[in-house]
Amino acid sequence: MTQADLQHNRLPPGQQLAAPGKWPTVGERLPPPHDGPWSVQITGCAQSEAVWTIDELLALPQIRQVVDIHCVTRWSKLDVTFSGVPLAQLLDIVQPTKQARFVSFVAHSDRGHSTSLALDDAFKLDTLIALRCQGQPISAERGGPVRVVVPRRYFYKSLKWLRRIELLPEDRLGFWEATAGYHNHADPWLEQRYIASGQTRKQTAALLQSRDMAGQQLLSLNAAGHDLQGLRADGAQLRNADFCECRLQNASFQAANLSNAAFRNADLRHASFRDADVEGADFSGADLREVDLRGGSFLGTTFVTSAGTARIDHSTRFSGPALDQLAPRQSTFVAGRASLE
Ligand SMILES: Nc1nc2c(c(=O)[nH]1)N[C@H]1C(S)=C(S)[C@@H](COP(=O)(O)O)O[C@H]1N2
Ligand SMILES: [Mo]
Repeated sequence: MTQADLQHNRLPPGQQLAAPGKWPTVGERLPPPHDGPWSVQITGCAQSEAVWTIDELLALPQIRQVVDIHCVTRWSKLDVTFSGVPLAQLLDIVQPTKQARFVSFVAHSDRGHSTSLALDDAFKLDTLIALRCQGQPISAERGGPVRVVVPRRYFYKSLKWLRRIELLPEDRLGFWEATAGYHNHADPWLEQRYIASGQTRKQTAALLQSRDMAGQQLLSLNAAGHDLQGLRADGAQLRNADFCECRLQNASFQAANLSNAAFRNADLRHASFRDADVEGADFSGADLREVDLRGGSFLGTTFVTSAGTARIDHSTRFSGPALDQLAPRQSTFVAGRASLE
């Protein structure tokens, strides 16, 4: 199979392969310290409760699964081997009651990180309670000693540092789903990345008129085609925003969160993206001359596609090390043109 076939058949829409051997860490980096041996507990709507130590989990029959990882910030990594105990096997032991319709996975985490699935989906997707990755115990950075692996969903459903599995009659949105607008169903083949924007059309129109969105929470803003020269958007939360074809000369997006934002064919000359998060953002066809992109984060960011090429030259400023976060084709494109500091 050629690289093109591989990408065609196995990469969901809008994803690109991470550089070979690269596996970014996303979200929390490490769990807080814990006392005593690690354990995983099942509570909620079940005939019985149960708790297992890591050794007890390892003593159960293990299965091996080869999984394609698809992060919502648009990088994918194919053929990662996990092994562990199928969730179904643990549930078989506690016997969920009829009331159990959702399952929430709760991490050992300072911010009480969690994520959830419909119980039917959890079975259908062959959810794995994983103890090993690529033949080794899972490292703490990767979610060890035990993490959830949910194949065929964006990787935010694959919780690191699993402590509790709760069976619930109603859904309880997880951390990203509740705070960042991540889609609760998370199917990468349907591109279920984000829920729809919370703004009415009237609110959006007023906002675009004012050209001031600094510090605001504006998930999935639709600004496509507008004249927004001099826009002030420092510190704004603009995940999944659509700025395609916009005039954005001199706009300021410092420290803004623009993950997955679309800037296709936008005129961004003299704009500042200092310290902004542009993970998964699309700049193909945009004019990036005199643009400052230093200090940003760039996992899965796109500058060149078959549909368009960003205009980048020596006046476009990047921090050199950040280019490592880009997929190979993107970093080669940028490195050959931009000024790296
Ligand atoms: N406890 C916990 N689990 C988590 C997260 C997190 O922040 N905390 N981030 C999720 C997201 S968004 C992704 S893409 C994957 C990243 O896993 P990795 O760091 O091993 O690549 O973990 C998921 N599980
Ligand atoms: Mo993610």
